[in-house]
Amino acid sequence: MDATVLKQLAAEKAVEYVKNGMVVGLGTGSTAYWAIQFLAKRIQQGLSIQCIATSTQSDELARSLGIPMTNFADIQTIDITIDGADETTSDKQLIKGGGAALLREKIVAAATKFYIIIVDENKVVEKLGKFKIPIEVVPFGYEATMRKIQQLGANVAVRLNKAGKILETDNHNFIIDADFGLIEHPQKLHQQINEIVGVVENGLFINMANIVIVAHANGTIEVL
Ligand code: ABF
Repeated sequence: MDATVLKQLAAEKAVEYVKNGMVVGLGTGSTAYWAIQFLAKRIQQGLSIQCIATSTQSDELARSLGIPMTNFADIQTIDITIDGADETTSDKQLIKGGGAALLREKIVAAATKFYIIIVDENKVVEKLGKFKIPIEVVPFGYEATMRKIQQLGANVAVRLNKAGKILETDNHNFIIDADFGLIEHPQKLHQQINEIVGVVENGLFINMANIVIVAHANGTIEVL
């Protein structure tokens, strides 16, 4: 089955969990894109929700589709967030941040009661780590921060944009992509990375997902 169809299948299943009156977190990436599209359609059919986006890209898309948006000044908690991921294990541990949105994604996830991840089957792995861990760092002294991450045992590179310049996140920080190889103890590594001065947040989402909806190439949907 076409990759887009798989993304749509997972997104459509996730949107079924959204009920009238909810506050909904909108993820970032090409799979979450379809969840935003399906939510917009349900809003046109009468669904009444308010949303918070995990990136300026998703915020602009949602507003262009007429989705009512809110913010953390006006709401206390988020009922459901639907987001993508770069890797997931069968016990729902994640690597996210391929789209450079990991900081806002984790802030939204931390405020969410029921966190839904939507992926196609290619994202399901035995062990995390084939995908490099995106790490958001402050620009000042990023070279020193990068060296500290390297000393933890990773090959590191600062992420560049299409023009070959250092990519800036929505929060005006930089992303270091860190290759630690396959990760034996993700929780421990997550803590070690976040203890490094200059690191804002990293793309290991440990024990955060309530469910992971997997769309399989044969058209079946699996809920982890
Ligand atoms: C986003 O979804 C990012 O954290 C992650 O990198 C991305 C996956 O994108 P896609 O769904 O396009 O594969 O939440």
